[in-house]
Amino acid sequence: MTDFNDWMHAIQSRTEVVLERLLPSGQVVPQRLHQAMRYVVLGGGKRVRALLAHAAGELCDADPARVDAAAAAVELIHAYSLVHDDLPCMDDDDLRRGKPSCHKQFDDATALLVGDALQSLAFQALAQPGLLQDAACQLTMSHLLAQASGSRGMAGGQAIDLASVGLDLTQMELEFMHIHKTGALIRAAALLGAHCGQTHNVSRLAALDHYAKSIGLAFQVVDDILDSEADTATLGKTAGKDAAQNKPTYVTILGPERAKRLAQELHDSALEQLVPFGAQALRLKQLAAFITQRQF
Ligand code: GRG
Repeated sequence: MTDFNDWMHAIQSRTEVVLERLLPSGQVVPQRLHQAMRYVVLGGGKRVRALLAHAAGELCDADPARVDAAAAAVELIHAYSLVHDDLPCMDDDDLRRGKPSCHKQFDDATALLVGDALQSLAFQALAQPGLLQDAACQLTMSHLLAQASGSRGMAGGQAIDLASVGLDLTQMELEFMHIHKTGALIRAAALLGAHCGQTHNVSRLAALDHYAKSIGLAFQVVDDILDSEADTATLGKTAGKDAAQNKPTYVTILGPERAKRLAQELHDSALEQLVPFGAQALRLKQLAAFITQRQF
């Protein structure tokens, strides 16, 4: 996996550079808002969604310079969701990416505005003139990201999550929530990367989408396992929150062993989708393993 680690670090570094350039300087008015935006976006996170966008871009012969914008846009939406999720009116968490969450470091109103501004910046990045030669394809990408992050995607999943506290969900209901809350953006990351490329074959995109759906769910199952088994220092966010908040999770519904088996099954099912792609899917394959085996 050395080769994968090198690739991962290279994508993480270039994503950091792109994000750094997209974000307004902390010296620009309103300084406090810009400083808070930079505080939450830069220097943290695994950048799983950027990695997925680039891996899918490789699958479709995309120019990595174009994928950069898509990868950054998804990471900005993700960062906004974490900032809002940590607010007292939502998950109420003081720790994120190993440091005080945005509203703790700044204040609630700033955190709200940071989320709003990051969301706008994401679409600004994606809509930049000339990002793709095919303007219609570029428009499709904005549409895709808007759908994935809106009320029928991530925001909707968050609403279901908030309404589920204390309820006994079935596995199907839990899956429905996660397909929206975390899965929609993960799928969008892969599809956006692919749209930056040359090959928009419908069956290839469908297979990629299926892969991303499975890997998005695997990501969440692993997240639930880590929340119940890992410690706060390793995770960089408060461990054991789901149980403390009486939230249904894959661990509470299935138990730890069945949850681990499910993560492996989802990983295997994701890999099946990649078979027709052969060696060009190497990074997607390695990413599936990384997501399933991650320890933080
Ligand atoms: C507030 C509209 C709105 C949505 C929030 C995604 C989300 C919806 C909330 C995050 C809550 C959470 C901890 C979900 C579990 C899965 C998840 C998204 C974990 C954090 O993602 P990572 O592990 O984070 O990719 P890093 O820090 O590595 O980027």
